[in-house]
Amino acid sequence: MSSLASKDFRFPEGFLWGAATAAHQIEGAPLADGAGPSIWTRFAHTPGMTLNGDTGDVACDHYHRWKEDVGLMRELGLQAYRFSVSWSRILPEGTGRVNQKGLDFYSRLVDELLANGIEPLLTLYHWDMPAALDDRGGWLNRDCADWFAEYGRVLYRALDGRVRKWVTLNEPWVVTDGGYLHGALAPGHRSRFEAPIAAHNLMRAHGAAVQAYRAEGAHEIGLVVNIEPKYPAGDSEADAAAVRRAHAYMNEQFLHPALLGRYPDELRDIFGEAWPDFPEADFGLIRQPLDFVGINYYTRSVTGDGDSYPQRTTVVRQPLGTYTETGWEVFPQGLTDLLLWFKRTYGDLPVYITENGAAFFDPPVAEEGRVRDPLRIDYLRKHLAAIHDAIAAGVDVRGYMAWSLLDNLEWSLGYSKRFGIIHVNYGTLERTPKDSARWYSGIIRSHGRSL
Ligand code: LGS
Repeated sequence: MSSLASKDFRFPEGFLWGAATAAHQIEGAPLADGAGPSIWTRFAHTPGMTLNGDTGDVACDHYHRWKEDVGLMRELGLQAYRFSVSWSRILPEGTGRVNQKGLDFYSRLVDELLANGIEPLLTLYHWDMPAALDDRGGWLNRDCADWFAEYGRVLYRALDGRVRKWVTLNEPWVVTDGGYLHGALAPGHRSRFEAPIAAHNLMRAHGAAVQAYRAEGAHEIGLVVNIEPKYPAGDSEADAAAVRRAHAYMNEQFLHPALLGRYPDELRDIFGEAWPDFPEADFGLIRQPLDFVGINYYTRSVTGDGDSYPQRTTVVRQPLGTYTETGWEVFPQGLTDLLLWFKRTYGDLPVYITENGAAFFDPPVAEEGRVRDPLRIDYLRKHLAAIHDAIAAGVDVRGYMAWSLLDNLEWSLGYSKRFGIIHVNYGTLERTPKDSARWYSGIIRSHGRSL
């Protein structure tokens, strides 16, 4: 049972309240000031790859409106802001030459955040690899670990004095499943053979970037994964086996090597002949001590026999369930369950919820400047209560970042899905805080007591 009825919410002292975005989804001006193209700029400009041909050429124009956006964060009372850096703004060719103007953009943003009392949480990689590196094989090239560590080093040296929380990768599962297995995301490959190689190299890159951080940085670094707890559709042994496969593929494929130094056994069966024998020495690189893990949570899936992971996944629709506009079931209890599973499996590592939120068809901005989005408020509220339950059960959750600060470009789904607590008019680029933003602001002010 959710503890919403108990009405006595106490979040730990220092629990950090914030919101999150990612470079490609909000910045626009992808080639400004000497930046190189990323795989997402290239992918979105390839006909047929995104809904309505939507690109990130303008997005929320945050590249020019960053100051206004930090002002909005301050008005809402956000204590933290999670954003990502676009690698090809910093290193237009992916390695080698540093583009000072790209670095300056993020340096100014960080200064502005700090001047407004907002803690930056910087993600190095939120899916926009420099196109020049994809031309060299992207995540399939083992050299990517060196490329990524080099990129990390440039940022650590420039910003570690001011940025205290770093993230290597955002959701490596989505990068490989969407980018290399199913092809719905950049770089758009469809190969059962490539997916595990890309996944493994992403983790080697993660390890190399953490190693580089230990040499250069003085604060905290972690990894962000998406976790989707799996529940069986029925009580057959076959359903239970399907759940184990799904869970190993989606939830353990990255955390196991990062934290335990091995892959879950199921992966070999799942990938069959496509599963390579990885050099044992790689696991020494991949398994680096982390300061925290970031977890992105949106939904669960109910799954059963008939699944043939990773190619096909069965998600059984719940007749009494509530669904968001992206078709994902609203299931707050899943967040409590996964946090308890995380602690049981990986121990007492600090956790941040680095993304959580929902897309709904919001009504247009009303005359008095309001956007009424009660469903989003309900979603956020129930998930915060679910986090509170996990904290009460002993999980060390240190903060919460709502996805997202702004309505933005939802990758291949273009601008069709609005996740923001702030509405963006894509014609005028005007920002309007939705009711959920005002509500969240109150929650922050009461440190969660008013939940
Ligand atoms: O905008 C992305 C959000 C939206 O929903 C963000 O860039 C990503 O980091 C993250 O993947 N995001 C996201 N994920 C939800 C995935 C749920 C998939 C459920 C599929 C069930 C059928």
